[in-house]
Amino acid sequence: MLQRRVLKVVCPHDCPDTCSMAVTVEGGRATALGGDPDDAFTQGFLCAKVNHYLERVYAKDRLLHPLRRVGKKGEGRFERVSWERALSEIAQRLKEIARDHGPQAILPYSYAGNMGLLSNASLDRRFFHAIGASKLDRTICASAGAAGYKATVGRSIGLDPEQIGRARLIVAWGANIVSSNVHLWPFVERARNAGARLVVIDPYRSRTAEKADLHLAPWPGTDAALALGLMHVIFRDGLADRDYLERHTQGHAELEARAREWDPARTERETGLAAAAVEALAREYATTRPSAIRLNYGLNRHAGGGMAVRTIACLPAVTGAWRDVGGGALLSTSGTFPVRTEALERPDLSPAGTRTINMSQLGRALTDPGLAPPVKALFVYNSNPAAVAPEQEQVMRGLAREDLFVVVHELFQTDTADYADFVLPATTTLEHDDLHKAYGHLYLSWSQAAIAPLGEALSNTELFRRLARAMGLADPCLFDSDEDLARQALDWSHPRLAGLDFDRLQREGRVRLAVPGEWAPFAEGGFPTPSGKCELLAPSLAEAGLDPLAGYVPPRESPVTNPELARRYPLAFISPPAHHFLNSTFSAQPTFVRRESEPFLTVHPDDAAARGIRDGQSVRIWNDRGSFEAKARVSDAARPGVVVGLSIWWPKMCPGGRNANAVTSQELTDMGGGASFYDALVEVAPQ
Ligand SMILES: Nc1nc2c(c(=O)[nH]1)N[C@H]1C(S)=C(S)[C@@H](COP(=O)(O)OP(=O)(O)OC[C@H]3O[C@@H](n4cnc5c(=O)[nH]c(N)nc54)[C@H](O)[C@@H]3O)O[C@H]1N2
Ligand SMILES: Nc1nc2c(c(=O)[nH]1)N[C@H]1C(S)=C(S)[C@@H](COP(=O)(O)OP(=O)(O)OC[C@H]3O[C@@H](n4cnc5c(=O)[nH]c(N)nc54)[C@H](O)[C@@H]3O)O[C@H]1N2
Ligand code: SF4
Ligand SMILES: [Mo]
Repeated sequence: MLQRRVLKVVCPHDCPDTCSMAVTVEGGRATALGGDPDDAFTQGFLCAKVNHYLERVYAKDRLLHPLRRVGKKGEGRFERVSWERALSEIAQRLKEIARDHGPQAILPYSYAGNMGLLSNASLDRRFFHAIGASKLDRTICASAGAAGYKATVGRSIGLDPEQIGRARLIVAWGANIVSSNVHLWPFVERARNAGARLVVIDPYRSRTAEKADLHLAPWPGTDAALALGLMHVIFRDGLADRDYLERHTQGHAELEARAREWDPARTERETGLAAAAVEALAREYATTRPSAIRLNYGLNRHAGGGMAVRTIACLPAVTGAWRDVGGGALLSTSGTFPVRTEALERPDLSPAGTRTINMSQLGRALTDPGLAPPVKALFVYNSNPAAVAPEQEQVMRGLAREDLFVVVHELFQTDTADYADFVLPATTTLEHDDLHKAYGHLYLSWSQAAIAPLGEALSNTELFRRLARAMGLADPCLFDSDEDLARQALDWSHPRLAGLDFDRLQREGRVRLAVPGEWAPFAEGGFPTPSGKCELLAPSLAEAGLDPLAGYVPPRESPVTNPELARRYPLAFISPPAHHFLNSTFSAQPTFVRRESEPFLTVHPDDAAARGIRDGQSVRIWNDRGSFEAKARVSDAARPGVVVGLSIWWPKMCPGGRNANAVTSQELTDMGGGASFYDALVEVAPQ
């Protein structure tokens, strides 16, 4: 009989749910995997993707050995080499580049392929800081929304998602809960069984919108105008919570004056939502308690994404919704965890004056002839920029540069890996230890390796330890063990970790932060802002040259703000996550490709008719930045004027070799330097 054990491992993917998984191991092989039945948030189930995680771990096409390029760039032809050889050649090239062009010619490129605190940002950061590489501003997902929320609330702390069952009104605002935050759904259902209503605000009839009591489909990027329209009615009709405003906010008179300009008629013109619908939602929101707004990042991928989140985050202060357990707003819980980022990443190792490159402008960074020094080495891990970065033509052109040295640490042969000089094999979460916080709940977890690394795969931390050795670096902090790092990662003396130490966490696996079971974080104010109040008016923004008062920043590309562009490209294009993919992770696995069928574009029947597009026909989607192909789905799930291409497909699996990011823009958001993926006008025609 083989020895059979069940271990708890944490899902490492970029998802608010950070699930606890129960993995059965027999004879050193994982044989079954499911949601941890003992965990209050995972509730015994996993999503449609990670249910099949063992297919990923044991996939035939998993990278198991270091590879060195033999073919042309992008061709994807490699030969197997030893780790020793790979590391010494990489170290050699990095040293030569640093000698010839300065160390800032080396650029790390990573995001959240693995969210574990150690795998995501620890020894990798220390290594690149220590060699003096350019720094990377990691803006591709959440930085606009995070900045907007921070300006209003002070920190990424919001209502406790486990209490959403108490809400009597839930507004999913730019949040597709059923696809991208599925473990919140049982709490939403609990609320609805007790009589709550679910309102979804989304230009697309997402899986969540399909299940809603009310779906409002605004023009993309106009959410802050809607929020101001709601405030207009709330103030006008005497529904604001004056006591809460007086005691716990800053700038309410100024905000009220601004909201006065946003009567329902103007709000309708800007958002495309009927004035009567704005009036009705405002009254329902202000008179239902508890009321919960689940914001997610969909609405922060626009020119005004920071302000959109900022202004929406003012609403629960205007109505006093923060007073109730289960009321308020939630963007991310990540700021609730006392992580010692600086101790993990050691920014002090980086030489003063080192430049920072914005990851959302990778195409420019790789092709800009004026950049001094030019980027000569790109070291990619936890990310697949050839698929996920905006303005793909330019990104691909950059990656194809003969003089660019590219290293990719990966589990699979992605499009990015096709351009690599060296491809290095990475472990799955089953094969290494890690520490996890979450951005959609309040549990801290320790994830214990369940099986040995497959082939010659190495974890991110072990890779950077070995690379530091190969480079001849000496600082002992570059060689800290995973356990050392885990002990350094948290402020164990913080009240939210009361009673917890590393040993207890390791023993128990999963521990809820020490906050009350029935938590309403801002019931009595106490916002972690400079003033201690909810900052409807935030003087700190004025210092950064921004409007200090919550307001509205319109989309960059829309018929209203850019009519000339809209004459050539009249349709707004958004590319939100597909249900069975996670960004570009899982997008090449047969099980999920079958379920998503093929790259498609949802087009409203009116827009299809105007272009002679039939359901099922191949179409081309283009603008000045590039073009890609998809199959048309003619359906009113897309709002008129908006086309939707669920993402992120691997470019090499798309007809024509380009995905949605062929048409997205590298322009940044108003706050946080974020990517503006959903702020893009296009035209569509039959092939
Ligand atoms: N299945 C699945 N789950 C995922 C992911 C995935 O790829 N697949 N990705 C993960 C990651 S990295 C993230 S950041 C989160 C993202 O998850 P969410 O934050 O939920 O963000 P999106 O899915 O980008 O957008 C959510 C909804 O916002 C809508 N939307 C787009 N533009 C606007 C707008 O201007 N206004 C409003 N009101 N709505 C708009 C989209 O149509 C979409 O239905 O999900 C995570 N979970
Ligand atoms: N058009 C469009 N583009 C988008 C978005 C969109 O909605 N529309 N969403 C944006 C958002 S929200 C995000 S967060 C980004 C996501 O962009 P990325 O963070 O690049 O996410 P993935 O595409 O999932 O790529 C992660 C890669 O990391 C690898 N990986 C996983 N674990 C490990 C590990 O332990 N070590 C190493 N070395 N590698 C590992 C995976 O195999 C995978 O290929 O994409 C953005 N791009
Ligand atoms: S991707 Fe999200 S929902 Fe799926 S298992 Fe991982 S954490 Fe849970
Ligand atoms: Mo993301």
